[in-house]
Amino acid sequence: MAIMTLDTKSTKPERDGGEREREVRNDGLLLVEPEAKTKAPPFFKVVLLNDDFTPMDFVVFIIKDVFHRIHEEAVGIMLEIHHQGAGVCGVYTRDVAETKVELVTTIARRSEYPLQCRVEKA
Ligand code: TYC
Repeated sequence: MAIMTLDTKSTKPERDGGEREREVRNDGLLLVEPEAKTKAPPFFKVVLLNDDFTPMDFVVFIIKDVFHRIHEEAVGIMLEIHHQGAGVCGVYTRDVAETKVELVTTIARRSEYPLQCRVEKA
């Protein structure tokens, strides 16, 4: 037990299910291990933008291949982008989202399409 907080004998139920290590000292004080301070990581949306040149079939292929969507979903997302100007293809942690943007951009440029892809805070 490396770090401990001093606590009095609390009757409050613990949020972590009472798994924290505790020890009653000789002088009657109760030492309770601090709660682990874990936090869910932030999430980021990967957004595709519409343009007038990238073929619809190519966008559907990208959404299936990079974002692992089934055909019907990919068509729906592509049409949303086509009509609304932009659409979310997936939500990921920062590194995964940035890697997806790189992948989309690399594949699109290899085929000489101007498809734009960006990351937005979820
Ligand atoms: N607007 C394009 C077309 O008519 C299709 C398209 C859809 C392009 C989605 C980009 O992210 C995009 N060929």
